[in-house]
Amino acid sequence: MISFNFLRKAAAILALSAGAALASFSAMASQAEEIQVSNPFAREIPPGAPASASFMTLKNLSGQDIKLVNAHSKAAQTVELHTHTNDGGVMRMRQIPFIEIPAHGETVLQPGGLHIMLIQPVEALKAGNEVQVELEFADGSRKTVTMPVKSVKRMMKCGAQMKCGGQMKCGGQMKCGGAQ
Ligand SMILES: [Cu+2]
Repeated sequence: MISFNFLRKAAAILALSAGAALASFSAMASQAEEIQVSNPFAREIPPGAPASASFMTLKNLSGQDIKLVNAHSKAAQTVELHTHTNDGGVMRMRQIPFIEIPAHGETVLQPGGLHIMLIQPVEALKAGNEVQVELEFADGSRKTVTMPVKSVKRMMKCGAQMKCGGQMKCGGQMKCGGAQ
C-alpha cells in the first residue's frame, strides 16, 4: 500500500530534480549574461572629430573563455574592435577580430590599450551625454551598455609611451592630441 507520506516524499524528490534541471539550465546562460560590465565610458571629442572610443572593464563570471566579436552603436557610422601595438616604438591602433575575456577573469578596455572605436560619430559626443554600445559575443548573444561621455584628456598623456607629432595613427586619420 502506498502511504500518503510516500507520495509526499516522491513529490518532494520530483520537485528537487525539477530544481536541479532548472539549475543546469541556468548554467547554460548566454555569454552576454556571463559578462559583467563595469566603469563604461566613451571619450569626449570635439565636434567634427573623425572618431571616438568606448572603454570598460569586462568581467567573465563563467568557467569558459568568452570572445567579444563585434560591437554596434547608433552613435557612430562604423564601430570596430581595436588594440594598440607598439610598432618600433610608435604606438599604432589596429582593428582586431575579437577581444577575449578569460574564464573567471577580466579584460580592461582603456585608453592606450584595447578599445571599441566609434568611427564617424553621428551624435555629439560631449561630456555629460550618454552613449549606448551593444556588445556582441561569439555565441551571438548581445548586451547593451549605456555609458557616460567623459573627457579623458587627463588620463592620456602624450609622453612616455605615446609619441606625438602625428606618429600615432588610426587608419591614417588620427593624430596624437586629437581624438582617439
Ligand atoms: Cu582605435
